[in-house]
Amino acid sequence: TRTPVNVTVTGAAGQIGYALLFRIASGQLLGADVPVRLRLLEIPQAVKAAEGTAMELDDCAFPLLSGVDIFDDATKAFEGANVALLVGARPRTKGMERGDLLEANGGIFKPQGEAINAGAADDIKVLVVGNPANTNALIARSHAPDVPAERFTAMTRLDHNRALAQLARKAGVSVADLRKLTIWGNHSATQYPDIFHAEIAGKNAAETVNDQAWLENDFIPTVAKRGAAIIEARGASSAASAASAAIDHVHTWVNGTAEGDWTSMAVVSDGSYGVPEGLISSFPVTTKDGAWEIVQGLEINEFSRGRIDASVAELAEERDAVRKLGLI
Ligand code: NAX
Repeated sequence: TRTPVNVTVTGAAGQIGYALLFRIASGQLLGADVPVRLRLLEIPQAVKAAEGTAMELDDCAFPLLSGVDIFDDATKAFEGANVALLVGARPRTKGMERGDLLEANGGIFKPQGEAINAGAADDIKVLVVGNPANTNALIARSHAPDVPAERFTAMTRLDHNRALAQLARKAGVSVADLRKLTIWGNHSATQYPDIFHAEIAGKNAAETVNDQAWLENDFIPTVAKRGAAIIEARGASSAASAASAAIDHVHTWVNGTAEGDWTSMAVVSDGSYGVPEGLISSFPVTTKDGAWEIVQGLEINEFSRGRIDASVAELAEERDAVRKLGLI
């Protein structure tokens, strides 16, 4: 039998955690033949709730789940971690300035980066979900100097999936007919969902749709503001869809993208497409054998250039702000 893969999940007692853990334990994160051991990290006040979730995990009798351990100490939670899903974060509350938000999250992601550096397994893969996800990933990464930078990623797969759904609806096709869609930049309202390289049943998506007004006034804002629309409708932020995207992100990273397709991941920039080196920005990426690569050589038209630059400028501002706060 295979040795279980250690999966550390932070914010395990939160709403995304609740939608995520059962899917991990059922084999959907890594594959139906891969046993997993869950290591849950919570703040002390939420440990009891995490214990309740662990009881329910027991009660599912998942054949692939070899155990659940609960911690309120990051150093212990990341010990031996092969995969780390950093979901727990400090949300923005009323009256909070952006600097306060970044500082509060620095207080979470700095020690978690240090703990990953100290004790995670050599093959550690990190996905940051907690917002501001790109910059939280940057903070964690900069406190894990011994871990290769490419192991720290942030989630834009939910934006990617939202864009697929909107495009499929517009074109009257199934999402299964779509390929090569890209989310560029920051996981924020400035993100840019790009259909100029996307394909609908093998044909260029932008040409097939041929509706610039829809693109600018409907598609892009709908995707970018979808989180707010969900809150408005549900009275709570996206949880099951966010968990599903986290599953997709790691599954694709580990198991590879399909031939002739790519996905969107926020990864450390090597300077591709004019994104300053070191920023954690969303790109079109392919994955193979557990490693990602930024898709090269795409022609970026003027419209896309402006949108990408605006989102990347926001990422650079966030980086400068956390640098000023001494968090990186
Ligand atoms: P919840 O508030 O339901 O849960 C967060 C959990 O994190 C809580 O149980 C809390 O106790 C825990 N936590 C806080 N600090 C912690 C720490 N230092 N160590 C371990 N656990 C800690 O939020 P939820 O709805 O689950 O969302 C979690 C995060 O995902 C938020 O930051 C949210 O903004 C972000 N999202 C990111 C998305 C993305 O696409 N990247 C989309 C969905 C979501 O909005």
